[in-house]
Amino acid sequence: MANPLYDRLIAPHAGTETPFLHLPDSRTISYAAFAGRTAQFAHALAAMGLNAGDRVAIQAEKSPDTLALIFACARAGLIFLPLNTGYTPAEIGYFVENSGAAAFVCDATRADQMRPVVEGFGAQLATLDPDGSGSLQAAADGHGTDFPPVDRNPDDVAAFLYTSGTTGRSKGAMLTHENLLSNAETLVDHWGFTADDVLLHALPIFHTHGLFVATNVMLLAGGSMIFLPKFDLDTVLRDLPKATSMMGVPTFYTRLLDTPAFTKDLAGHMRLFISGSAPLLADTHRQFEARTGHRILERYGMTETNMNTSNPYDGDRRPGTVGFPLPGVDLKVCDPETGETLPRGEIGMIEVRGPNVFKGYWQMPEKTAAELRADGFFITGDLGLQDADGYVHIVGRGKDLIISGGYNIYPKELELLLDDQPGVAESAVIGVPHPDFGEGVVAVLVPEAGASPDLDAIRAHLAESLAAFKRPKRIELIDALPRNTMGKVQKNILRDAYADSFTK
Ligand code: MCA
Ligand code: AMP
Repeated sequence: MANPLYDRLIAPHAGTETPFLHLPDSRTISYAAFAGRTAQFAHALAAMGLNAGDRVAIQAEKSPDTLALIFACARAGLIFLPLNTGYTPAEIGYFVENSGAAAFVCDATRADQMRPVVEGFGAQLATLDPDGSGSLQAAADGHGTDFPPVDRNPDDVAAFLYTSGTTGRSKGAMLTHENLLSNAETLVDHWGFTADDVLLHALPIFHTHGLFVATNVMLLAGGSMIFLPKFDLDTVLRDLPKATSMMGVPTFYTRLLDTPAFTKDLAGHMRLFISGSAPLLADTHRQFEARTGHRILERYGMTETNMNTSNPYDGDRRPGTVGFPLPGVDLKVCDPETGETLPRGEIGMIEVRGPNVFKGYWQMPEKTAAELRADGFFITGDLGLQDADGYVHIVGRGKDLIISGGYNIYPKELELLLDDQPGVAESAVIGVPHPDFGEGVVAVLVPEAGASPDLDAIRAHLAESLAAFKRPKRIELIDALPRNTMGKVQKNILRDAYADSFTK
């Protein structure tokens, strides 16, 4: 009998009272208690009639129970889909329908608006709340703290993580036990994590960064996490002295640097600061070193591939680069048109292959074939180069994607909604420099002849349809969109025109 994620991440410490989670209210959850909770949730899920391979969609606030539920799914052989807590019912409906989820778990406050949507697609609804009062928690409380893990092969899918695309339709990236485990093993080794580490965890747990990079690494290393509900500057400053390491998106680091209270004294004892999910400006890297003496370790990954490259732990962490391909990862830079490998130093499409690369998109064989080559290389959509010393530089994106505070926003999804608004002839959505989020969303609308679109009504419509982080922070009107001779919208011209939209 085997269940790779359970066997490697949960079972080894299941009998120990070693701390796993330190909570803001000073409570600590031990490894034994956490493992027991995964068993209780696994029983509760089984009692709902769920069977191995069924999908469980989870849109619950970050809490120890939410984390335990995710690992309960792995233990019970179920596939979990962690979903952004900001998603609207319209967005959730798509994920539940597309995945064919058998169950949907959310906070009680959301249950009434979500129930008709998810039950309409045949999913059972259960609730989970940070205070422990959810229906799934009540069911779990009545079960024992042991549950025989359901047999899984390394190649069996453990999670679907939804990632949008240039067509505006989200795709469920299927990640196997082996994908997740092999990457966590590589990272523990590469970054030197041990049972002595205390990771300050302020990321959400519905994305690769906070869930698979941070949590899986700490479970494997046997260390503990200061488990904060979100990134709150005062709490982070308060808890940093108790941590040895932190993982964050660049916004975490720029917010810390904007605070005089973030001093060398506060950060000096730390072993490691890691950044990823979006480009860390070389200037931020340098300012951080000047303030704290620490060189942030920047790495590069994707939902479909987990982590691909990393700056060295021992060695030169170079600002503006994402370091070297991780052990076991093949990386090449190719001509985007022909797929031919380019000579070292030239800019092209980054492709990666390794045990970390996903199995494909759920029920989308054409999209899988378009991005995952038969020889196993995944076409990342990121443009970059590998320099003479082997460091990888990401210089741009071949995909139309905005990354704002570490969240991905696909312009097409917004443009499809905006084009349908009364008085709007067409639209273009762009990302421009934003002092806090790195990039901020600007929507540029072309009114229909003689029309004056009602911007408040448009904002209200977007608020119903889209999570807050995706909504444009500015809406601009323009007579016509700039186009090239082929008729393609020249977003670079728009990005230049609106470049100063958010500058301080
Ligand atoms: C919040 N808002 C945002 C964002 N976050 N708008 C754009 N981009 C965002 N990232 C909106 C809120 O809805 C609110 O809107 C307004 O901005 C102010 O929110 P604020 O309170 O300042 O934000 P916050 O709660 O402090 O959140 C900012 C944050 C958060 C801490 C940077 O966004 C965050 O935790 N980001 C991390 C994302 C992440 O984990 N990415 C990893 C993806 P309103 O006023 O209208 O309500 S995994 C990945 O990318 C790959 C695989 C990898 O390599 O890791
Ligand atoms: P996603 O998998 O959808 O969360 O987003 C992955 C994308 O984030 C990658 O394809 C890159 O474009 C971007 N990304 C992640 N880490 C970095 C980094 N360190 N530097 C630049 N871009 C990054």
